[in-house]
Order: sequence, then structure tokens, then C-alpha cells
Amino acid sequence: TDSAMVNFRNYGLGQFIHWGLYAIPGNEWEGVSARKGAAASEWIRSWSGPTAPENWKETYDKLYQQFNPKAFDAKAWARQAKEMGAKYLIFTTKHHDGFALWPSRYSDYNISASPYKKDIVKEVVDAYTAEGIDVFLYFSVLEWNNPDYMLKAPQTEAEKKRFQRFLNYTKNQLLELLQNYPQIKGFWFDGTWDQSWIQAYPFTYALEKELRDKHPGLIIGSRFRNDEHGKRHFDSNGNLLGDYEQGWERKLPGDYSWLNGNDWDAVMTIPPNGWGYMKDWSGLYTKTTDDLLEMLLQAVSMNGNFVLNFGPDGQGNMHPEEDTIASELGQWMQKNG
Ligand code: FUL
Repeated sequence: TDSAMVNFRNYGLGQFIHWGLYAIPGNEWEGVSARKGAAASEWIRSWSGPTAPENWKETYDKLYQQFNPKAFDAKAWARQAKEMGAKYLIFTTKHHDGFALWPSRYSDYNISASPYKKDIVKEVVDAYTAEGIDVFLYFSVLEWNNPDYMLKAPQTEAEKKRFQRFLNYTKNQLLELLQNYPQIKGFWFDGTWDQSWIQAYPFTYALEKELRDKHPGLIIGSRFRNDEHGKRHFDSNGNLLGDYEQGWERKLPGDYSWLNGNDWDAVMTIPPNGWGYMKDWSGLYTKTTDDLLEMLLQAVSMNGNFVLNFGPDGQGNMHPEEDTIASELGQWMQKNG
């Protein structure tokens, strides 16, 4: 309907970047691999079982004191994305660990508290926008270390009050992001699967409206409202996107009827289901450039976009295998448009 959605339909290839404190451990700690104890590299804070280091969560929550990515160069990332042929970027402003990569006024747990200090979201948004790449911000509602966040719907008055505080906080951060980075084209939400959030849908409807009133054409990913992980809800105005997330398979499913004719993107990792940096993915079932090209073509042929994920390391370097895939994809895109 609107020009933002017309642009969205023409993107084809996008880039996802998962970057945050989890890039420092890179799926291992002091030589011990988290492969079997954590769901994915960016989930390492939830590492549990016999291999998990003692007081692991406390250690993780102090990693921000070491976050000082000396090699981070947003312009170099943006140039690489452009050469690869990406038309849009989805960038993690805040993952489930709750650490904000921008200097948020609403939480001290943000980039200003790190030795790096500078606003990473701004650097990324400016650099990609300058290359003509549209920017979407990934935002996790769920925050593992926020005592106001809860898994179950709040029951008691005290819980309701705490959760209301959490909702206001979420809203403030989103309005802050819109205000700080007005060039963005949309939000890609995540971590909305817990009952507390689901029962707060009246709040999310009102917030969506408020965000769109402030930023006409803003695209809001359907994960803002989903009742179960994997089951998305769509707006009658068609302005919400479906998404397909699959890190394990080498092929996309042939049947997208569940997307119901809505606009959608498929987000994809190179290693199996690791979105953040992994120091060592040797021996894992990683996707090849050919696998990814096939998925890109398949997604585009079914009116979707294909978004390839990158997980830079704690210094801001791309993984060497990601560099290779980016240039091989770029060569193909140059040749074939
Ligand atoms: C999931 C998250 O839990 C993963 O860590 C990753 O961000 C993926 C894109 O979405 O729901």
C-alpha cells in the first residue's frame, strides 16, 4: 500500500547483524565450549548444566566492562554489505541480555557504561544510510536480567505494577530509538513469546499506533505480537511482516501458505542456529554460498526477502568465513543483478 512497503518488496537481499556482549565469549569461556550447554552463541548467558562456569550469569552481566571493540568500523561493514548487494540491514540494538548498544536514558545497562562509550547504533545507522542501505532495528522485548520482566502474566497487584513499569520502559526505549535515529525504516521485534507480553496486547496495539503516528510508514515486524514462537499475527492493513527463522536447515520449506500472502523475510544464519559470534564453528554443519544463494532465490520467488546473518567478534571484526561468503555472494549479485 504505502511506499515503504513497496521498497520492502524490492529489497531481495538483506543483512542481519547480531552484535552485543555475547560477542566477547564467542560461545566459549576460558577454553570451555558452550556448544552443549547453551541454546546458541547469543544465548550464552543462559548456559547451564555441568559445563557452565560457576556464577556464570554474574560474570556475563559484567562483560560490558570489557566491551571495547577497537576494530569496529561501521563504514567498512556498510561497504561490505553494499558490495554483497544487501538492500537493508537489521541490527541488534538490544538482545535478550538487555544490554543497549545506544546510550539509553532509560537504562544504565548501555554502551556509555562500557569502555567504548560511543553510540554504536548511531555509527551503524549513519554508515549504512550513507551507502543507501535501509536500516531496521532489531529489539528484544524480553530482558533476562530485568527484575520487572516476567515470564508468566502478572497476578498480584505488586506484579502488575512491576510489569506496567516494564511496559513503560519498553515504550520509552522505542520512542527514544525513533527520536535518535529518524532515518530507520522499521523495527524487527523479538522475545515476545512469554505470557506476560502476550496478555499485554492491548498495550502493543496502542504502542504500534503511536510509533506509526510519529513515523509514518514505519514497518513493524509481526513478532511484536505472536502467541507462540513461530506463529505470527498479521494486521488487517497488511503493514506487518511475517518472518521465517531457520538456522538448522540448508533449504527453506517449499510451502509458505502459512504466511497468508503477507510480506515476509527469511532470516538465516551461516552456522546452525548461532546468531552471535562463534569463535569456533569447525565441525558444524555450516551453509555454503551455494546453499545461501539457493535460499535467496527461493525466498525472492515466493515474494519474500532473504536476510543473511553476520556475527562480528568482540573487537568488531567479521568472521573470516562470513567475509568469504559476503564476497562470493557479492560477485554473484554483480553478475546476475
Ligand atoms: C530468536 C532469538 O532468540 C535468537 O537469539 C535470534 O535473535 C533469532 C533471530 O531470533 O528468536
